[in-house]
Amino acid sequence: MIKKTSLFALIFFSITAFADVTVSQAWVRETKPGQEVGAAYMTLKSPVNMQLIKVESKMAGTVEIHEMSMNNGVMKMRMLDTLDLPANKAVELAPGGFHLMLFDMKKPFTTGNQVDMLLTFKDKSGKVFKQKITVPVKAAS
Ligand SMILES: [Cu+2]
Repeated sequence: MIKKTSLFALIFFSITAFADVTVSQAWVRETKPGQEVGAAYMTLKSPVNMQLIKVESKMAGTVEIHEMSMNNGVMKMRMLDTLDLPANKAVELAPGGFHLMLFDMKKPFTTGNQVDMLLTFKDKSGKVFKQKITVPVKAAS
């Protein structure tokens, strides 16, 4: 029994040690009536090389990682399987660049509400951990 407890403690501490990605300036864009797809933005910073591999939310059926870029004067959007987070580099998800897209929204996103999200990260050794965040809904400025 004592052995079991210490094993749990070890697992707990190793998870905490990896849950290091700093999430800042996170916001979900307020949706207009009839709008079926939402967008979320944030800045991610990890002390070690890391990848964002999955995003989930109870408020949406699917969340995809997207990149918006200009190609010959045309705005293009593509889905990414993963988003690289180089060590100590702030990776910005912002309008016009990387962003998260929320499909099959359960209800409109209105200012003042919050959207829970679960981010899944993977480090270089393949270790995976999840980080829960609560993101406020805001109107685009
Ligand atoms: Cu998109």
